Amino acid sequence: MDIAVLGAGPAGAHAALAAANAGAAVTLIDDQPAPGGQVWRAKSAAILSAPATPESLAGDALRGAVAASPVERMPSTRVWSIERHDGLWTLHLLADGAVATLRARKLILAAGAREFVQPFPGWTTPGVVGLAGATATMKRDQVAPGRRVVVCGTGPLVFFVASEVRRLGGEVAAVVTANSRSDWLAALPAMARQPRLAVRGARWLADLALAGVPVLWRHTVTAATGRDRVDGVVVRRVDADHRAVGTARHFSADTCVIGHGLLPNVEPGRLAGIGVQRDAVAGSWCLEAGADGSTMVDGLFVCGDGAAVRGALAAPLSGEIAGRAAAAASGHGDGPSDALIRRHRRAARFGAAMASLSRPRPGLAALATAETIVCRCEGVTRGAIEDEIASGAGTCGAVKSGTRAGMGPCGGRVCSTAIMSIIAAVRDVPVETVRPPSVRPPLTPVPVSALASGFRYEDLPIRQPAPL
Ligand SMILES: Cc1cc2nc3c(=O)[nH]c(=O)nc-3n(C[C@H](O)[C@@H](O)[C@H](O)COP(=O)(O)OP(=O)(O)OC[C@H]3O[C@@H](n4cnc5c(N)ncnc54)[C@H](O)[C@@H]3O)c2cc1C
Repeated sequence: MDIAVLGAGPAGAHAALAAANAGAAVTLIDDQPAPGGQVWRAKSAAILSAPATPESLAGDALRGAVAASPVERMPSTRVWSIERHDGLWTLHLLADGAVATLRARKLILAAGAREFVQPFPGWTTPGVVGLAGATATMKRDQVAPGRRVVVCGTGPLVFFVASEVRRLGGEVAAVVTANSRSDWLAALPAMARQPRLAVRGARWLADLALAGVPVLWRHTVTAATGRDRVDGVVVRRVDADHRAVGTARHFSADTCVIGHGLLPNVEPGRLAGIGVQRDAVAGSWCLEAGADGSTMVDGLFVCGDGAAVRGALAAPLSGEIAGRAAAAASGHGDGPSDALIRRHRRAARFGAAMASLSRPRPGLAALATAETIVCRCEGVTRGAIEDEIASGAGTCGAVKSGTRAGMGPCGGRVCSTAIMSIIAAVRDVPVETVRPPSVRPPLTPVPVSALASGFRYEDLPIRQPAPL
């Protein structure tokens, strides 16, 4: 195998296609059943007749191209560890409840992004749904996340989700965004260079205005109310740092869809040996990589939102660049052209403008009170984390050892950004000086039964007892 690609979203699938077109033997691995990733997620088989959307059409085209290519596909397969031995990458895989390995000379990582939800009072109540997560269920199942929904967050996704909730028959009680109108004005030059996307965004806003949906600029949801199920949300005005400052307003709703930006899935890259650096635009940690996706680690390439969040327009181009570069490093083709790299740069400028709208600002962290659960796997509150920091813990690792925050099945992927901001707040240091937690395999939980599947008790080397 010349090249293995982790992730079949727009970036990984285009990387695989570009490398295969250059003549390399490529395997494309993804934990979802079909290529498309987050943005071009395939509809579930039960609703294939549902009306097409720009995302579903783009996804269908991508899935068709992959199916018609010589790329070997490993769908519904999760990569849980990565090692390098004797110049070959070994990927540890989990599929159908069994583990397996795959070896390749080059590896392209296109693991995409996950969303960040800042913990706030009531955020673990059923009925609170991630903003990006809501797009996933709406695309796959064509079902609105609730009947009466408050949509809260930053960046363009908040308007897309509100408009989709309405399209699927839900009522939007309010759109609440911490961005101000002037944040959006600052993004106008980048948007003017992508008129098709700008027009789409304007349509979402027009749809909400025509339906009389209140849009609260520079506001955030500060609490979800309800005991066993969300029955409403509390909304307050925020300052330029996104710290809640205004008086509380209550909206009744059965669902609160909320998100505070995207974080690159840097863990596979870190496990493979790539360093991280601060992405000042998106306010997150990203992977260190060159313009062609090459990294400091020989034979390892990265692309798409998993390297740095630059959005769905840039992801396919970033993938094509990394695919061509990896193929050229394997002796196939000439690598990415300067024109392709320039096209990607233009698309990434738009993505950067959108990512910057969603950058978590320092005041956001204050939404969690001492009683708010921060690590939901282990039920650890902000107060417990603050006590641990006050008694000397200055890193995510030390907080984890003392409180178990980040030790649950999510491996800290959900809570580590909030924990880093609590460390920064308690120690009064900039959040960018607090490093993310170290990464160890498994990247995602692996059932012991899968690890032991090839194990036979008869093979245990048990010595015969000595004759008495
Ligand atoms: C939940 C969610 C919803 C989003 N919805 C939108 C949207 O509606 N519109 C928009 O413009 N942007 C959306 N985005 C942003 C999105 O990330 C796009 O910018 C785009 O999908 C990025 O493409 P990508 O190929 O880099 O990553 P992705 O599309 O995220 O693809 C990465 C792929 O890698 C797979 N993967 C990751 N880790 C592993 C592993 N260990 N083993 C196997 N497979 C793995 C994932 O399942 C996924 O299929 C969303 C992001 C998220 C997190």
